[in-house]
Amino acid sequence: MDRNLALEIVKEQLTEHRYEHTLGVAQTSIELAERYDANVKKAELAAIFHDYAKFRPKEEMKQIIIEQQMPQDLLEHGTELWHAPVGAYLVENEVGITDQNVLQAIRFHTSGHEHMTILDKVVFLADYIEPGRKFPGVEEVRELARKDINKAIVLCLQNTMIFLLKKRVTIYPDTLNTYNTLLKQMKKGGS
Ligand code: DGI
Ligand code: FE
Ligand code: FE
Repeated sequence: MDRNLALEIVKEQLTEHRYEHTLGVAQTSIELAERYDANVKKAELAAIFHDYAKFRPKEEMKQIIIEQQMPQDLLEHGTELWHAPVGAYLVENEVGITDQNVLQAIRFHTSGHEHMTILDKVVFLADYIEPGRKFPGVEEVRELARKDINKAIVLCLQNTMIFLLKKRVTIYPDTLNTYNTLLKQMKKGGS
């Protein structure tokens, strides 16, 4: 799909602030895809649509999770997690994107996943470090992102989990599994 059409479609789903964030994620995804040899066009498309479902009513998202037989444990964790898998579903069924690589990058963009492709990693990291983000510690993640995408994602997950622990909310198993898997792979690889 042409980028201008994609942006036009997603703009209608988002607030001005979230649309600006989306533009930042798209630009950062292009840069990371070039650096780490992911498909640049797919990275841009997944980034444009990654938060497509962000403002859907919780009831609608809950129904989709149940009816589409998505992992039901999503319902026991924070509602913030829902827009990622529901977004992948809606982008396929409302927008007509069928590329499974793109849909998976959208699906995994909030929690990560044990088995992430380089495309998934690019979009996940871009969402965290795009220029509009002001999280404490984000600059350190931006620096790591220039050298080692796995190390950057581990730090990003570390920050997110500390944030969740401080808020005393549950950590979704995929979030923890992503962290554990990347750390184990990095140890094997000697870094
Ligand atoms: O949609 P964005 O704000 O751009 O970013 P995102 O899709 O990464 O969502 C971030 C939110 O998701 C933030 O409020 C923290 C929450 N989140 C991420 N991982 C987990 C989580 N919430 C819970 N309860 N458990 C998680 O593992
Ligand atoms: Fe999101
Ligand atoms: Fe986002």
